[in-house]
Amino acid sequence: MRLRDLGDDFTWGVATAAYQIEGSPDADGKGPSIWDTFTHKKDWRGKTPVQDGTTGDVATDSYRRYPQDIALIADLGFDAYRFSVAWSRIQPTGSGKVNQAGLDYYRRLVDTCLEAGVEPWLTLFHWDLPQGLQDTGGWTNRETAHRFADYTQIMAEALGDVVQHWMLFNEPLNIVISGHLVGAFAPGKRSFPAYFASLHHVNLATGWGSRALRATLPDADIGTTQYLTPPIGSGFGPLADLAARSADAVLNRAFVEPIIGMGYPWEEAGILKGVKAYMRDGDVEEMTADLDFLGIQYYTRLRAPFLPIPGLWTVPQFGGGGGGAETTSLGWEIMPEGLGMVIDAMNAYGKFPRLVVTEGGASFDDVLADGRVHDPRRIAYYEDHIAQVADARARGVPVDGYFAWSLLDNFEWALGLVPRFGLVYTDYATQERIIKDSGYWFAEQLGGTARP
Ligand code: IFM
Repeated sequence: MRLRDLGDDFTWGVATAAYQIEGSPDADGKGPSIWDTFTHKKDWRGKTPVQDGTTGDVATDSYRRYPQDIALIADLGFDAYRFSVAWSRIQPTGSGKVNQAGLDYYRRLVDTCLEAGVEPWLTLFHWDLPQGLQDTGGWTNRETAHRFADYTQIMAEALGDVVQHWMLFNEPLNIVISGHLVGAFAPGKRSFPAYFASLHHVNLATGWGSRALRATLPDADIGTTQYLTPPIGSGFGPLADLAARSADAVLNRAFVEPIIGMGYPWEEAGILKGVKAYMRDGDVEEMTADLDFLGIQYYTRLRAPFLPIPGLWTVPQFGGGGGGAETTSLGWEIMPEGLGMVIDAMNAYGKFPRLVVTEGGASFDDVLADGRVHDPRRIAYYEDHIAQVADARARGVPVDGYFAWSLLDNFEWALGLVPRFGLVYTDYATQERIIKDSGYWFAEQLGGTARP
């Protein structure tokens, strides 16, 4: 299969996120985000919540090196760059006064993309909530959803003339479950009330944010992204079936169905009834978002043993996945057909005009030797997953884009700098970028100029 055979209307892109690459945590008036706070927090043994003790203070230094990164994207032959905006660069405390220097930075970044012939795809929220909003409850406070709609409008007014493609949220599942129930991600909460409240308020913010965007930019291409996993239970017979259905409800449906007007699937997972305490009359309509596309983010399948809290122990960050199949360096099971399954499941709702795979990729133990990184397993991962997208298109599913995660190795949240997901190797000591074989593979396929 040649990638360009998927057609001229198919977008090939790479993705990153602000906290994972930018560094410069207080440059040009930026305020602190919850990830700045979280990565610096120490317990009584002096350990931080990040496995290797690193932070995003420098990361890949892309706040300063973005021209070089965008030139790389163009050389690799990609059509589009999906990046996220750090809200606390725009509103240092998350509300009120706008920091013009922050807006200017992202305008420069977008202009650089456009000059390089790379389409900017902008994500408004990739987990780095301004600390000022966390201080008043963060996503457990309904007000934060209103502040998100305000911020969305600020961005639409500031960049709507140059950005056509917008995404509201990156993977609410990780904000809500990893951040508010399991506590492994910022803000590090571990409570059921925090889980239910944040779930509902992020869903509300998706509805409100989509309408703020549409009101300001009626012709924009508006989407949001979800971490999705095929509903496969482990165990036998009816128990496996029950496990699969309840995990599907908690991990997938609770995030997808509210934003398409279906409310919460509490008939499949009674635990979700906890959300009711935070709902007000009319919220089912308020959460319903005005979207042109759904961004599908697929990495692995999550195994779902039937537990009192369905799905909880299956999140890959906590050792889910695996089970004998081939895995990535993080132990995440490689299961390409799962991508086809989630694409079909999202298409079956009949509510999303288009689907875009806004993330997919794999971490392997890459080694830099003599200036090269040979990563044949990553190339195979992409070939197998992209084949699923091609099959879905052949079945008539309107999926029209694929974004590789990630342009370059970067700060992988609670796992720090050890996992390497990039098509480009980052030498953290020098910040040198070295294109891996997988990057050259994309360049050759997509008509980019980069060659070994
Ligand atoms: O690095 C993350 C990204 O921020 C969100 N999706 C999953 C990626 C790999 O874990």
